[in-house]
Amino acid sequence: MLNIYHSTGTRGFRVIWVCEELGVPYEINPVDFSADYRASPEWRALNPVGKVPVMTDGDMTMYESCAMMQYVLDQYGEGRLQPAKSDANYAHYLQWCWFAESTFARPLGEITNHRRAFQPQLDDVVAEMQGRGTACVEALDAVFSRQPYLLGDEMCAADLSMAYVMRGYKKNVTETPPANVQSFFDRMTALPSFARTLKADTATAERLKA
Ligand SMILES: N[C@@H](CCC(=O)N[C@@H](CS)C(=O)NCC(=O)O)C(=O)O
Repeated sequence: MLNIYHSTGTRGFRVIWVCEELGVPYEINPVDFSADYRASPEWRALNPVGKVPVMTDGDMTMYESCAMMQYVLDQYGEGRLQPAKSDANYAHYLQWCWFAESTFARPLGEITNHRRAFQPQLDDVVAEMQGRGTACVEALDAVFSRQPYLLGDEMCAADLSMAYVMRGYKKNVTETPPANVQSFFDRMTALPSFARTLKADTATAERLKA
């Protein structure tokens, strides 16, 4: 059984969403997101750099949310939500999976980190990161002006991952992204699997309080 160590609103969301969309069973282990807990030897034993999420599957323990997504697809996806390696779309599938985390989520994460922990006088950092996030959204808008999903007419796991990051963009930059990106976001968040993921995500914080 997959066990996802997750804190509400954080990157485990994209892993939970892939499981929900595929119908793969999983359990959530709520994680106290405080800096103190993430610095504790108990948490560092699971994630040596003190970040969230972590996932286990039997004896296997891993971190990095997009790698987790890919693991779930490869082990349990039976070919769904990703093109075959022989498919002409495969290279772009990889491109969008990586873009979602390493290019798009990165400046947004810096805004969150900056607001939480850094000096308020460094507000120009926030402005710079908002600009970087917006450049990503503009690139996405051009894609979604031509097609409904990143790879064309068929949805893949990168769409789920990107829509998760869009939530961070809307929170940290603007609630009104360009029209084609907003339509994509509306399409993705209308999925029944999104509602189930949001419910599981919200319940994670409630379980910690209980
Ligand atoms: N690339 C990593 C990033 C993990 C990450 O930055 N997680 C955030 C929560 S979404 C975190 O733990 N932040 C705490 C910090 O950086 O201090 C992944 O995708 O799992």
